[in-house]
Amino acid sequence: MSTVTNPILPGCYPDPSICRVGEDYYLVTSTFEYLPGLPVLHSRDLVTWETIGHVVHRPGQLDYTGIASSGGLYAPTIRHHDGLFWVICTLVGQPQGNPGGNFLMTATDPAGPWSDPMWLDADGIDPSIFFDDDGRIWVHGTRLAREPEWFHQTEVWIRELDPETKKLTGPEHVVWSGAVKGAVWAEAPHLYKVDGTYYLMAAEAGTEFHHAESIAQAEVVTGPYTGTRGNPILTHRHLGRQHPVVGAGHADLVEAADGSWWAVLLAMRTYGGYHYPLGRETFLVPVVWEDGWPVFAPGVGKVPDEVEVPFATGPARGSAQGLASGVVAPDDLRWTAVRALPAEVATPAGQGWDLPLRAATLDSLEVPAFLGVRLQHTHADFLARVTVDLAVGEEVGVVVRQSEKDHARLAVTRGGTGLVARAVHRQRDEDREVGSAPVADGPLTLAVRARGVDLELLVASGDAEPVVVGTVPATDLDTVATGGFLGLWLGVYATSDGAETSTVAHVEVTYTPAS
Ligand code: 6LW
Repeated sequence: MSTVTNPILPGCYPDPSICRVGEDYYLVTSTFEYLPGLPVLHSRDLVTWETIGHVVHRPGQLDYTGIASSGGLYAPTIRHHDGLFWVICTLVGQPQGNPGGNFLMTATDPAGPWSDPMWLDADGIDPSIFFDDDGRIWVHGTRLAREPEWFHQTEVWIRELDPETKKLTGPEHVVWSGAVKGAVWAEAPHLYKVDGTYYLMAAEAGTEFHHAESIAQAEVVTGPYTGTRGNPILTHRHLGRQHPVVGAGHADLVEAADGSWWAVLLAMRTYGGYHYPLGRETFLVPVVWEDGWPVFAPGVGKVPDEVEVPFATGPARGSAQGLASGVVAPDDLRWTAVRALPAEVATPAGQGWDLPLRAATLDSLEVPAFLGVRLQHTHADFLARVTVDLAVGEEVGVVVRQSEKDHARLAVTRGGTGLVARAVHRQRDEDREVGSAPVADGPLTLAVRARGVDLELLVASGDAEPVVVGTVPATDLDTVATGGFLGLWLGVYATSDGAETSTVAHVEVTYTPAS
């Protein structure tokens, strides 16, 4: 038996969905404007997870042109059926070109390659897919109610999928709009069949403080569905904003190989007051069935800090990434870029990357020269060793990124008298300098030192000890402050600020959890 400390996936791993094949578990989470999209994580014990690939991993597989932050890929569902892995998801916010929408992708190997998108004639978000015993396939999702009785009322719809054409067919059934009267945002619906009864589980009240999980059952897959009197079956809203874990919801159920039941779901760890810079993380919750209904965290009634997993025999540790420390080599699957794949903006070079400067800056909706990884710890060191010969007006730096409009960056530019390092807080689309320091020419060390809410931005040249140029509060960059759906990313970037350039920066990065 192993005991794992929640979250099992620290850092921005929201909207988890899980499936089991034999004794192997596979899990996917949302990635919005970052690519590669939809990480596929594998475990044999629900305790230790390893990213084995991504569903959206090829140039041109999806069109991310102009996708703004917190747009892009929302809430995937992963299932396995008849030797094939299926992921269904939504591409949101494509202002021109491909309108986005709901799509299916399939693969025989969950590590990939995955297929091109098979677009579905369905609007809304949070699609899911259910394979019934009779061979029929049911797609379901959520959308704003066609005839709302209250603001932000949503409705869960179900419609059959033709297995040959992969197109929706037959009538649509609207089956749910939340358990609590006046519930907003009934979403993340998932269908299950347990002992012959159909269950529809869905989140409601929105992915923030009031988030909750509810469930209903029916004799026929298309309903009508009747909610349990125990709804919501899980919420942290009654614990108040002082509780260290808030916003639990967006759950998916899985029956383990030993017959035990588990839920993965998102929640947020607060620090610096009611703030969660790490974003919505994936947690594990034990489930039992009583009187034909699931009970989350029996006897506890909330997301446990630690979970005992009887069939886990390995070391009690969470996400492999969560404990990874040291060099983030180019082949590390944590690397992401914005609206493009890392290999489209940089070239692996030894233990680092060659990162050509791009005209796009971090505040644009184009593709910046940016490579980043999730902030997965409240205390961590992100350190980039950079070799570059900047021309006047060119910039290289490290950044704590929330979006185009909100970030904290340590920017090194070449002015008339040499290199200058500036600590800049971009807040609601406005830059504010919070510190500056001259920098000697030579190999640079640019760093972000996360110490709880304090994000320290440091610089050094040559072998000198990095010095703090400025500090930005993480509580100004989380979604409580900025809106949106993302946790913070730590990245390195390089820009010519609109000018033509042939300058290339060589960057080598380490990520080290700190105490
Ligand atoms: C996701 C939905 C949600 O599709 O946030 O508010 C969206 N809840 O379940 C993005 O994570």
